[in-house]
Amino acid sequence: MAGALQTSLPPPLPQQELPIPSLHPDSCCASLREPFVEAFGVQPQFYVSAPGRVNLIGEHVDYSGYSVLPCALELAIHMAVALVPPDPAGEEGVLTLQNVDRRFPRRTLPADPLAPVGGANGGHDWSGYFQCGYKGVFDHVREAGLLHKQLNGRAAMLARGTPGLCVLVSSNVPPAGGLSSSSALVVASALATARALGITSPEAAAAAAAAAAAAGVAAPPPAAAGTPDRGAPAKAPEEAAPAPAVLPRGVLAALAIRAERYIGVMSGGMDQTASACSDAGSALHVEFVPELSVEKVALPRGAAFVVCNSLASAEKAVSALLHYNKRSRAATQHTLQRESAKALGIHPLSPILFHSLEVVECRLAAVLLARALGAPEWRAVRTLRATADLSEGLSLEQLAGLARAQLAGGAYTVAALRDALGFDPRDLFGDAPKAVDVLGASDDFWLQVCARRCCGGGGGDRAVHVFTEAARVLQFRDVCSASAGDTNGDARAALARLGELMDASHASCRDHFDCSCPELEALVKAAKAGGALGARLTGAGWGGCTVSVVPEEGVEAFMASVKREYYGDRYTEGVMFATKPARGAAIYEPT
Ligand code: NG1
Ligand code: MG
Repeated sequence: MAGALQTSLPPPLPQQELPIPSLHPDSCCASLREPFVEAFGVQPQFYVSAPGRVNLIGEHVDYSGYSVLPCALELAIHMAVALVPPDPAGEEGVLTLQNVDRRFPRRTLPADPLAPVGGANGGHDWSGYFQCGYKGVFDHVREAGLLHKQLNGRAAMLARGTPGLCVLVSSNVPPAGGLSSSSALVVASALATARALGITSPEAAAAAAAAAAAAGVAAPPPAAAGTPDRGAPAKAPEEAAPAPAVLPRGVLAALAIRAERYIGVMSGGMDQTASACSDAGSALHVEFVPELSVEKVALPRGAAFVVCNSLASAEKAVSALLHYNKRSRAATQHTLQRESAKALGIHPLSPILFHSLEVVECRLAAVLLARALGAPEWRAVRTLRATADLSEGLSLEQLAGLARAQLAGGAYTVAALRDALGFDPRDLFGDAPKAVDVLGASDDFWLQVCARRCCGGGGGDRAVHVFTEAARVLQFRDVCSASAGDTNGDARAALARLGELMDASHASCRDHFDCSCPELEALVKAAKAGGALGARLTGAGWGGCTVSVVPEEGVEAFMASVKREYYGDRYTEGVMFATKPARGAAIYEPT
């Protein structure tokens, strides 16, 4: 893969194009038209949608370089968008964001790709996620070397951002439910920004070319945006309009993965890829190494996947609070977190502080393990996957054994880490300055994190989880492939096997990764009692949702039982639903 993309973005997926734009009259998008006119006094010019996801298996392994198996939900973020023409007085454009859900207040931001995310709010606002997608597209345009000509002469936009945008957002993905509302918002805003810049889907470009041909105008073939390996596009005739730039959906996923990191979370890539690249009817096996790639996975006949919300918030900022508060040593630990945060001058509930811990722990485990393997390149390792690659063919099972043997010793302090590594552990986080700030600036903070979970025992546990979970993902995929075309009886055996793998995944998340919570435990128990063949937490954990595999014919009885056993009076519409794999992000052009 050549070009500027290589160093900065995972390479685009071959053949992954945006779905055909079409506006279904009953779709949620169409229902945004009237409220949009009410909010902004103009008609929306286009719509985008991006789904949430449920992860079937493969938790907390994506940022270690291992594959995952999510599927897109029918629940999605929808946006209606209009471009506001540049102000004749030459004023800067603004992004006016309104959310149908009034818990998220209207925001006005500069239409400037260089504006910091979250502005004065430091990113802790829903509009920060919109900004991520917005900035991500400009990063991509710059790095992919897109020609102004390909962007229909919108050179000014490239220099100064888009003109103003009015955006109305609606979502039926529950926020903080572990179903990836945040990544869906980033993917949707990236798609909206791309469309506003004139970057279009391959199908829309083809339709425009066909229309131009019918009208007797020579139209050039579309130029792929960010797919330099596809060969140079045919030279357009001089008199023809510039070729529209198209955005393959693998590129959309890749740019959204990186863009969400503007929030300060060292995010993996599962959520954005599921939202951007899914096809209706199939789950998705997503690999990150050697490059981002996806493979459709047909689920066995008769399988239903039921999502249940534990009603405990999984918001990253709040999750750690739950996480700590529900444990006996919680109070002290949380006070320490708070003190450390204060000392560092950051908000004590900063998502940076919490979500990054797991990433940091896995990275430390990776380096210490690579060192234990005696690999000469151990210092350069950043992920457990990279450690595995240095291990000369150890199986995932053997790697888990190695982690148990090598990393289960006593706790490491920062000083002990420095001794073990021979350098400052902060040097391992040069690509994540926020993690360095947060995790490296205080010895106390570092100590208490490590003493509790990291490196000593905890580090081993993290690595054991990652290696065993990576193996479970591959087994899950293989069971699904082997079950294609199965008769009902055989498919039932496949479902039972998927259930076992999901149960084992949950146990490992709880016991090794420490990312369950009492609500999730109670819900998993209720799910199993209600007839689930397997049930597990889904998403980051510490609250949010579970996913259960249930035979189709048992769904009704399952739901009735979980309603009784877990929810009782707290049951409301939408807290539990059976889901079918849905399509990924799309642009909708009004007709
Ligand atoms: P949530 O917090 O459920 O959106 C996070 C990460 C995923 C993955 C899971 C755990 C982001 C945006 N998402 O998901 O990439 O690591 O935790 O499997 O960081
Ligand atoms: Mg999220």
